[in-house]
Amino acid sequence: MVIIKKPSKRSLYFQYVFLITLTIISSVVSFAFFLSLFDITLFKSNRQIFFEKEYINPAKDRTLFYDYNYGKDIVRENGAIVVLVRNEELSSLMSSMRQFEDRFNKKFQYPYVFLNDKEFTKEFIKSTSAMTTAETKYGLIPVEMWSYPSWINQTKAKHARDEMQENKVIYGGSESYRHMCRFNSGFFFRHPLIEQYDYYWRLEPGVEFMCDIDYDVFKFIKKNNITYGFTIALMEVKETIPTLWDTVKEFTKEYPQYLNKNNAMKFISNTGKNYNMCHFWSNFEIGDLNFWRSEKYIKFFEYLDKAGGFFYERWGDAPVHSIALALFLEKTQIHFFNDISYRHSPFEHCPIEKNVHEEGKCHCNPEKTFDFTWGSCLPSWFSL
Ligand SMILES: Nc1nc2c(ncn2[C@@H]2O[C@H](COP(=O)(O)OP(=O)(O)O)[C@@H](O)[C@H]2O)c(=O)[nH]1
Ligand SMILES: [Mg+2]
Repeated sequence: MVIIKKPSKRSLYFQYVFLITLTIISSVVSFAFFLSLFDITLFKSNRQIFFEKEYINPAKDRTLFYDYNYGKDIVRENGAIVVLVRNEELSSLMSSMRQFEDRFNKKFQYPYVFLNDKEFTKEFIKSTSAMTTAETKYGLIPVEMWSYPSWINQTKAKHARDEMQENKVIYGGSESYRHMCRFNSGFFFRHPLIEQYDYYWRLEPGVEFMCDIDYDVFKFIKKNNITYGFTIALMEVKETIPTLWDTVKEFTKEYPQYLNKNNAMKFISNTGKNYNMCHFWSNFEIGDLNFWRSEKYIKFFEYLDKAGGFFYERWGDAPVHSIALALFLEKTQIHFFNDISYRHSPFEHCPIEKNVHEEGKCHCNPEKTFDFTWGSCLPSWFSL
């Protein structure tokens, strides 16, 4: 005799709950899929929320745009293109300038300030000034902005370089790279040729601009109270900054009054205990020079400089700038320039919005954008 056991009430109940849950989930998934066919999403990503709620879109403010009828009469802001460069980099600088001019500056004619720790050659001056119709200025960097401060033990610095070189740390063995990073961290904004300006755009040799920039970026940042703009955010090589974060923590303990209450600290550290290595890639920067000249930043730089890490380690201007920005500014004062497509090998940012590509405004491949790749800190910027 076969005995068929009647299922208990409890197990029947669980079966019902299971079936109902399964039906709800599959309906929601199918519905979401159906909506996605019409570019409508049920669940929003941090990126979407960022663009809807936080992003200031320059395209929406037509007053910032270049007017081809009145081009010659435009009123510029007090800004300059700042280029720290060596004579030997002339040809790759010419290539940067060509794209920069074509995409942006032939419209707005912002002046260039070229800086060098050595005298610029006649050839350099002739070629670069021929590449633009804007004003060009050439400056030598004063020795005190590009040399060892008195408190640095140069033998110890040399040992540190040799050790880093042996450990194959990028630029670990280079002395000039350290002077460059220290200059960009603490001095470029005080150079006699830069002192008169309020805004700057940092330009390097060998970079590319792959989309038209039809609006005045300096007007945009001024109007929207933006202090700093970036296109790529990524992780620093941790071997270059072993004691940077501890030094920053000592500084903030001593000067807590400089911390902004609504800062973007979460971008660089979850709890404040450790630095997560995220930084804005500073070979591209658009910003307000007065921030770097402010008392809090100068104190910050001097504190770091005294600690010696620019020479005993290999502190880069990118993490130094980024940490200061994240601690001293409100998040809203830092802008992600999504519309500026920029490449500095090996990474590039290319906007993924279809319209700019369909309108022929860009020559980059959105699939190559670094935004969502491993090592990019942009997703964490969106999630703040
Ligand atoms: N005048 C001068 N410029 C330098 C020197 N070293 C680097 N630079 C400039 O500083 C910027 C950063 O240097 P780069 O070699 O591009 O470093 P990377 O971008 O970190 O690979 C570039 O604009 C270089 O032209 C130097 O010794 N003298
Ligand atoms: Mg570079």
